[in-house]
Amino acid sequence: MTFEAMWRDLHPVGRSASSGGYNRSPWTSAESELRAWFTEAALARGLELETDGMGNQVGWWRPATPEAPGLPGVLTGSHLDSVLDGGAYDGPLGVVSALAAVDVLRARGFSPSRPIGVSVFTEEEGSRFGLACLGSRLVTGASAWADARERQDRDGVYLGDAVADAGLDPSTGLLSLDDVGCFVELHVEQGRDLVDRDVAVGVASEIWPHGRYRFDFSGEANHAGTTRMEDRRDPMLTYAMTALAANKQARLAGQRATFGRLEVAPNGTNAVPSRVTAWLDARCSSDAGLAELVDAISRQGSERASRDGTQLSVTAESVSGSVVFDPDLARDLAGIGGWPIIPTQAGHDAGILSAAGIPTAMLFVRNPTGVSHSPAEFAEMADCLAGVEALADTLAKLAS
Ligand code: HGY
Ligand code: MN
Ligand code: MN
Repeated sequence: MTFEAMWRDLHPVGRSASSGGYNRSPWTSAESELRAWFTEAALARGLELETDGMGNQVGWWRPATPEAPGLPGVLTGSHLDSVLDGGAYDGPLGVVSALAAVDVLRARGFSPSRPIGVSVFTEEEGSRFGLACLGSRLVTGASAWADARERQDRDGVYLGDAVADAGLDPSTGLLSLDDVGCFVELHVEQGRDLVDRDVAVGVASEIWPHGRYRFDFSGEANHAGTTRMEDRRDPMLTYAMTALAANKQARLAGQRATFGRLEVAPNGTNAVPSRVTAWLDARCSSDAGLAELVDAISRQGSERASRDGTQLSVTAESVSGSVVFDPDLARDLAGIGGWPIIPTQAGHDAGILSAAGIPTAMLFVRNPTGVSHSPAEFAEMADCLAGVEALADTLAKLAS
């Protein structure tokens, strides 16, 4: 089945008729449909498929006659879950391209001397349970199931129950990466570097450190009309000033800060709220910079809270440290096609595997607008196919 045919298969799954965006939260029907699709696509290629207790998957193409049995394998893949109302490419492009690259290698008559695995890690976005790259963190041991299972989604559903409801059982164990010698993730670029360079493919040099922090603002519920302005303890005001401070601090430091998610209680039109919960996504070019930025925003929020008679508490919910990919591997792969080596501010499972000590690389495919985490996310078919060829060349080099 060609890349285009696989892409057509995935197009409608979890797609909103109104926005054209994708809602493929992990352990929901849409993502379960994608897991079934991947299972079928892997088995149709004769890959030796493993689905672990969380729904992480890997399909292995093993050498017919291993010259040196037991050589560590080359793993490639990405994720199928999406952010809320996300784009079509973030994640699935890496999975479909990996399957298509196996097809290309077979069509070329290539036979690997070490195993080639195609993987899918679940809850990469952390959009349901708040921890980025949850699937790969559990597989690498960066996070423990005993802790993770207590996480709740926005509806109060526990992770443990969500996984069980999807027909999975974590007690059956997780994927093992012991036989993985290196990992390559192909991903749509979430930025404009390749566009500005007018090239279709790039190689990642690093992932900026980034984190997600819950800001709990509490005040005093009261009447929107009868309560004088000077008598209020309004958490919405403190939140608003904190959001302004975050934007200013990030601009001054040349970093990134976003409040993209908000919950207000009781969320009434004619009442001063009692509580506002806001989630900050912060990203910086260094670990120290990230700590400084979050500290500065938290400090200014607390100072504002004391002026407003409100309270603020800040809780780190997901932190991903700086990742510098194996420079020799990056240079090696970039040499295949003369591809540029560029940084990214987006987190990826590749970052988790790299942090776990697995030599890791990323290939980026040009995104004409650079827009991501949006229905507008896009990549030209010609660039997607160039990415497949680049991944096939990469796998041929690594698995020879
Ligand atoms: O949020 C991120 O950085 C990634 O897209 N999961
Ligand atoms: Mn992604
Ligand atoms: Mn993403």
